Amino acid sequence: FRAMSDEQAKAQTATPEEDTIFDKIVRGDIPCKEVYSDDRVLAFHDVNPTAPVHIIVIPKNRDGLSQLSKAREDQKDLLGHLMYVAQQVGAKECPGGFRVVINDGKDGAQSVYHLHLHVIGGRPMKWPPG
Ligand code: IU
Repeated sequence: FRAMSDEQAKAQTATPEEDTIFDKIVRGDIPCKEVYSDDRVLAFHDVNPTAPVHIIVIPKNRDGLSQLSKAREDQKDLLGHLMYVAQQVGAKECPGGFRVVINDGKDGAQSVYHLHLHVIGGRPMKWPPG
């Protein structure tokens, strides 16, 4: 028996894309303040809210959807469902209106590489965003 190097050991278990914090939330390894859940989508309060209401909407199965610009044609129905859930959550939590944001990539200021919609509201929003 020869001990595997760290790199070899990692290669045995690595998935095509590393787990993100949102995978851990979906699995329940990390708790969240849940707002909505169904078989495909989870919505929860952002831990660092930028407004009185700040909800994150994610697909439960990332399936390569690390960011919007990686979306495949067969994921169009899921993308529609994510936006529909954002609308349901936004209309309920922010009757005066709300904003839906998807940050994509470096210039989009994306920090978690598991597609997510921000539903932000509870105060008047400014435009343009920074
Ligand atoms: P971004 O679009 O990738 O920048 O957004 C990531 C969001 O995820 C951001 O608003 C964080 O506050 C939020 N978040 C969270 O809700 N819980 C976490 O454990 C982590 C980030 I890390």
